[in-house]
Amino acid sequence: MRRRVASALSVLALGAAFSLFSTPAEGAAPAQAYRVRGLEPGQELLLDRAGAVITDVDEGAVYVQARPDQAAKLRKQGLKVDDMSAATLAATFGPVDPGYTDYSETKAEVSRLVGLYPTLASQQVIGKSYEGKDIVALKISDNVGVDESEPEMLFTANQHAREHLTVEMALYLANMLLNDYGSDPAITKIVDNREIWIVPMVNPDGAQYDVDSGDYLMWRKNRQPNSGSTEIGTDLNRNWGYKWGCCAGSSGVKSKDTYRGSAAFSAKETQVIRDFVLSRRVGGTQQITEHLDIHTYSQLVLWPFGYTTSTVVGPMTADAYAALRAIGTEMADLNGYWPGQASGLYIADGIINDWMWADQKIFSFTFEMYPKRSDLFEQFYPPASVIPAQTSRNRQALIRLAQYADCPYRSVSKENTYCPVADDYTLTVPGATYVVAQGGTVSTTIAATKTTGANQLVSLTATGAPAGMTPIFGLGSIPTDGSAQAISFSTAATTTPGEYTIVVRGEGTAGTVRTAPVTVMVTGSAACQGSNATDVAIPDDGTAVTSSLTIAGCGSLASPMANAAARLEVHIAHTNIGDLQLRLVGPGGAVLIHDRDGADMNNIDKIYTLDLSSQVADGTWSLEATDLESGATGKIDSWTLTLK
Ligand code: 0X9
Ligand code: CA
Ligand code: CA
Ligand code: ZN
Repeated sequence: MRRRVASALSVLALGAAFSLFSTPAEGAAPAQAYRVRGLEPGQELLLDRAGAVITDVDEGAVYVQARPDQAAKLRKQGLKVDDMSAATLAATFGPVDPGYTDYSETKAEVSRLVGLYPTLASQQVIGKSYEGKDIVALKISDNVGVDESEPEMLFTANQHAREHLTVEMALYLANMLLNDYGSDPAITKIVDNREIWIVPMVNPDGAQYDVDSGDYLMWRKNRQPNSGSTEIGTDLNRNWGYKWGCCAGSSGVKSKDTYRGSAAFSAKETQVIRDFVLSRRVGGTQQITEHLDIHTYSQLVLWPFGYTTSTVVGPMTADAYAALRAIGTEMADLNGYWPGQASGLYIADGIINDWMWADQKIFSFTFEMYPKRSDLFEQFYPPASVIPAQTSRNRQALIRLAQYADCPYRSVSKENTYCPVADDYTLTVPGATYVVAQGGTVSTTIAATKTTGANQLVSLTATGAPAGMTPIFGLGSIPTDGSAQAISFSTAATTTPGEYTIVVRGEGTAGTVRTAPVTVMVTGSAACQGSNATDVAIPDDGTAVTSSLTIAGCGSLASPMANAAARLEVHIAHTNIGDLQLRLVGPGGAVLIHDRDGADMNNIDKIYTLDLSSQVADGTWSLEATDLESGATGKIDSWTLTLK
């Protein structure tokens, strides 16, 4: 129950925002916001008795509304109570950092790029904000003046006013595509074969309002008045028209930061983006295949749905979900964020990703950028000095996303089903897990089978094999006649044991590229592997707990180990992995595995590839878990360590 309070309210810093500016109950004596720290589990009663009203729980702190005399009472009881009144905070957040790009500078930057690269970039005002500011879309493609038949992508940033770093992300993307065109082959290919739309500032009224006074105001919503109320603004990311207001994932109260608006698409800005997206249909076919909505903060990659924790439901098919998860996870591997379905964080309804998929079948993601955790006053307002590192870290993830835009289903090897071409074939390996001992070879067959058009000769390559494993094709090129051809995987004695997905890629003489995944399990010496499946409870806000195993007789490995690549499979059940730190402690020292990643999400089921070059193999190995904040518990379920 306690956890439910935390999970319902401690939503990123959105949670903190509730506490900072929520209004005291009608008729109450002047109450204001305080942050309370040092509460032991169960001590919430103290708050109750003092008459303080909890508005949020976040990062081990509880946020309350209380009168100054009530706050004094709490201080007497030994709690740390900080004044969080709007006046105090205005002084703390501000002044506005001039290193960020504001509304007029954003327009200037877009114009500069269009002026510099007239054949690659164009801009259009796709609509006006409530206050009449321009909502600008930058288009980037070769032959930019022509609407070519190329897969289109949409990037949106700054739905939430105070998330200024997202504008920098959008402008980084634009600069990356334009500045590196012609010199970086991956970028050149993307610009030549995609039409990319970037809307760097979806909510210019809110963004400008947040900085206008010279001090940051922690503003989230747009600036559209609400009838019958003095409270301003709608949360644009609760105003989209799929499952709008369905599921307690938004507020009907106009003063709230997650106010969903009077109706779906009641906000001017969501209408503008919606109408732009609808305008990208040609002959009934939506041209935009992928969309990324950029937010701060928590360092996450999220995919639909946000309104429900169900995965495959309504218009979401199993294949589409698998592709969203595959692409999202690949991006997270590249940028170091944590991947997950949006609702894993908390339920939110009326979000942009849900509409994009449900209404337009656009593969839609959210990035939550830096910082990972709320360092309270830095949460939305880190210094501009972080911009270069925190935008460029997404370079490879953005490139990967763009590479999938012609057929997102390629991420799960389903191109032939969903993206058939005139000359097409399937590439198949009999589905199974192929088991091979280290140093051995395992064989199977591969077949290319024409499904339509011309016969082709298909040349084969493979990716995803671990060090020491070599895929061997009986024939370098195979015909599309369906005949079974030999394929084998030879491993070295040093290949790290584990289960690998090797993707075999075929390129036909007509240019058709198709892939087939092969699961290969490499087994090693039992002496170099250990498992522990005994549950170990992880206490809330407590000390480190460990689960141990012993490796013995794994060769006489002096430090450094002969082969440093180890595989660590971890299964942890936990209600808030953003509270957790995990270390692998070996005979030669400790390695940090998980450092409060994943915000408010649940559970870790992950395979880590570790460099253990400073380690020795034989001895006791422990997985050490520490829950660093109050409000969440769990257990080490099982883990397996494989060396060599
Ligand atoms: O709440 C939001 O709109 C996003 N987070 S933020 O802190 N930037 O406001 C997250 C939206 C993702 N969807 C769900 N969590 N369901
Ligand atoms: Ca083009
Ligand atoms: Ca087009
Ligand atoms: Zn946001």
